[in-house]
Amino acid sequence: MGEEVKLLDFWPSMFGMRVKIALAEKGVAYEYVEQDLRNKSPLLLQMNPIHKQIPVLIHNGKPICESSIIVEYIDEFWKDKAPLLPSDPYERAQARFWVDFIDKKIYESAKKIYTKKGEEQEGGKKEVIEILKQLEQVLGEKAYFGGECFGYLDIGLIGFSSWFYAYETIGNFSIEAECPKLISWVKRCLEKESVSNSLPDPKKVCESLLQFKKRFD
Ligand SMILES: N[C@@H](CCC(=O)N[C@@H](CS)C(=O)NCC(=O)O)C(=O)O
Repeated sequence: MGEEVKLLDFWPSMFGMRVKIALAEKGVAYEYVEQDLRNKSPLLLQMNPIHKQIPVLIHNGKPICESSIIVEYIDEFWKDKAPLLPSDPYERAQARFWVDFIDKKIYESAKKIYTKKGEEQEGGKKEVIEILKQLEQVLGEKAYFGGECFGYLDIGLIGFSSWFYAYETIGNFSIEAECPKLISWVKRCLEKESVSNSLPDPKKVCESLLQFKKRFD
């Protein structure tokens, strides 16, 4: 039976990128429905009445919300191709722990770079570097967070890299100088079509963030 798959998303969202990459890894065809977050559609409000946020995956009419939960769902439903979560329960718990760490930490710290000034902005930069250095240690000498294979934790983090150029431009610092191994990992991930086709142009993200920043200037 053909599956009806729809993704409600907003193009610069690193959370939406996770879902696009997971669907691409599994080779799932879907309809992409861009959302205007300043004027939320009745469909988005109906499909995610609790958080009213994108991304939402609608599979055969049923909504699944929260990007990491969606990626796990995709992995479980389309289980025959490109496994994303580790098969070992301990490894799986570790991958989930670090995705949860990413969710709790990066966005809020990075936001200070483009919404704050002076000491608060400096604090945001320091926090982002500290978080990325912690993740760089988790990566160690591996090709991907998943080891030899690209997987769940890679998907959890890679979307943020399309915002790095904006963080660096606005904050006037270099992530590569601080975290060279992590940036090599970004480049390695971008060699995969599932990633390069799912991430936006970092310059476009930067332009959009500069527009957004004007509200705080
Ligand atoms: N924890 C959520 C975060 C999703 C999220 O923050 N979505 C943002 C866009 S990046 C959104 O929909 N914002 C609109 C709003 O909160 O009103 C996930 O992982 O899916």
